Amino acid sequence: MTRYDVFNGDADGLCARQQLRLAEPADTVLVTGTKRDNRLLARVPAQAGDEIVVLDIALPGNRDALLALLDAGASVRYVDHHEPGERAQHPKLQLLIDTDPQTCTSVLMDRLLDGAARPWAVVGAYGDNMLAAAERLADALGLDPGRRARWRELGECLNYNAYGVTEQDLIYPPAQLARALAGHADPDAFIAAGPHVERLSQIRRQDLALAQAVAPRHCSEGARLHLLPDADWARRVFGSYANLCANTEPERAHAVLAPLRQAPDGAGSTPVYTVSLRVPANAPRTAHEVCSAFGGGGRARAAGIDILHDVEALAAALASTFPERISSKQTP
Ligand SMILES: [Mn+2]
Repeated sequence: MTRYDVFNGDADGLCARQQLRLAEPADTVLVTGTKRDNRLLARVPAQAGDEIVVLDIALPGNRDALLALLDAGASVRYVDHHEPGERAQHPKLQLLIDTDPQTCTSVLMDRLLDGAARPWAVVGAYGDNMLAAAERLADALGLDPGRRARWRELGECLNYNAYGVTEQDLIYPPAQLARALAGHADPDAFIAAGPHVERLSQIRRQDLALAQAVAPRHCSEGARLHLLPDADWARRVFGSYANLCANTEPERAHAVLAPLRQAPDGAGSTPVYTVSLRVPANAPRTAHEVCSAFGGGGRARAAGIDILHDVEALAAALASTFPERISSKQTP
């Protein structure tokens, strides 16, 4: 019998898995990847009698693979907080999905385990930007401000590690981080053991500084396009940098572009880009609408395009959609 732990490689997935394996130690095969790499169940070669835990990956892209594994005779525990669409049902499936916007998989795991490894629920919630939930659990542990700040930084660093277009862009393969975390009940002990957190923190700061040094292109008074160079750091930072731009200049739309890695034999071929877009409150079109025209999508203020071929077409769309700055004072 083989056990598989299948989890998102971000802070929430790592910390949910960490809690589970502190409470229920087991020798498991790890199946994980970048934050955006969500179709993980298709990679699990499970057979009858195998046990699979699935954490923090959305059900819709995994439903077919899940049903195939269940039909093959594997049993599955599935814990997640993303919109599931139609829920799956099977005698060998235990499904806990809670889409409450104030929760994340690490918080759900804390609930399932009755707080058995709560420090890592705090780290996971901070890393998933669930600040209210993180503070509530930190209150329950009576954490002092210094520890809260340290664990928040830890969560943000674990989360940053999962950002990248492919696993080659990442600082650590998430499975390697999961193995480094193993056995550490106390997040401070993991930080002290080094070198992971210090390195992640340093590279995260360095990536942002590199992005800030790139001069933006002025598409119009209301829109900036930040074309990052072809580098691993650019593919890690483009989403975080888009958030930073939106916070610094909320009256403008910001598109941050990172070139996708070229195939080894792709020398001389035209570069393609991945895009993260942020738009002001009260914008005439949502970020989702702008990205949809290029095959992408997302939410009202924040959206993305996985593969962009035509930079000039995006620049033109930004210029015509956001000719002027939009005062954030109109926001209630
Ligand atoms: Mn999550």
